[in-house]
Amino acid sequence: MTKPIIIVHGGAGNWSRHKHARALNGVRQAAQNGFSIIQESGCAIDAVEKAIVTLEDNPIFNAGTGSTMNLAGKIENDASIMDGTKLESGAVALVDGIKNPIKLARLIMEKTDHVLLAGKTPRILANEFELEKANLKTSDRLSTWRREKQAFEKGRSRDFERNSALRASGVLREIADTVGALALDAHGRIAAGASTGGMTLKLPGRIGDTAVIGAGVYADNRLGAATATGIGELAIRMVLSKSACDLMQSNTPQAASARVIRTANERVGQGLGIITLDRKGRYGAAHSTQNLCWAKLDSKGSLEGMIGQRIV
Ligand code: SD4
Repeated sequence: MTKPIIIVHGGAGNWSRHKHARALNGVRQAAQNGFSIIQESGCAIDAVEKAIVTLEDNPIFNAGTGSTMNLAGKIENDASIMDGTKLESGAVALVDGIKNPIKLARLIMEKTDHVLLAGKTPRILANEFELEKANLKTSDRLSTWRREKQAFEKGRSRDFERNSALRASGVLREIADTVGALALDAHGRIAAGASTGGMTLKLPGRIGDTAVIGAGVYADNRLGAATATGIGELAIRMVLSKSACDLMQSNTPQAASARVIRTANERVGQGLGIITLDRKGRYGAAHSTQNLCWAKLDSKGSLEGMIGQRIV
């Protein structure tokens, strides 16, 4: 029997001081809810789903309720889940109005022959399986979006250089708050999941790492699990989560986390975070953003914080 553990994150990014307490409460609560599921049903995938639902329902995080908006002012959610026992996975991209996109990702994993769906079918599935609908826009997120859009229109943005060129202007984005969770249960099963509104002012139709298995999420009972946060394009190019899992064959999760972030810095740039968990229940967290909001819980107790190991 292995010792169960859950680790969750609420996003890599700036995390201004006045949000710290609420964000840390949020990740702690998600870890508790997920851990109680491992204790009840004993199943890592259920724990991951529960933790992510808790984070999606908390408007401080950029997932589910409180998701950020694209350049057109619309929400387009990505989410994915992976079961490390048979390497089964499900992902959804570009959905709006579904209260818990992680549940849709799980439906895709369990009820279809596909891994990633976007477009009309996810909505049909959500209706068919009676997933709850919700308006996910919050006034907080709307005012951030308006502020950033204004800066964008004034050409005061540093990011998305090619998009800016397309609009002959700059595009700003807030890279905080995507959510992710990793769990190991007493039977040695490992699971991972993630959910996001993506990056503020992303182009409509843009899909980030959170919907891409191997980049945003990976879980394999033989290796461990990882989930990424930050600039999705960088995570996709680095196949960040799978790379971290491969490194855990011969490194601790902390060393694997630090190494993939350091390599990403060298090869594609800064702006990423990752949490990891191995099959022995050891965990790690690293980031090149200002902060990474995370929490872990096991039978020894909880720990949470705004930083893992910062790799500059
Ligand atoms: C994305 N990786 O869509 C997500 C954004 C994110 O913390 O993680 N923000 O690129």
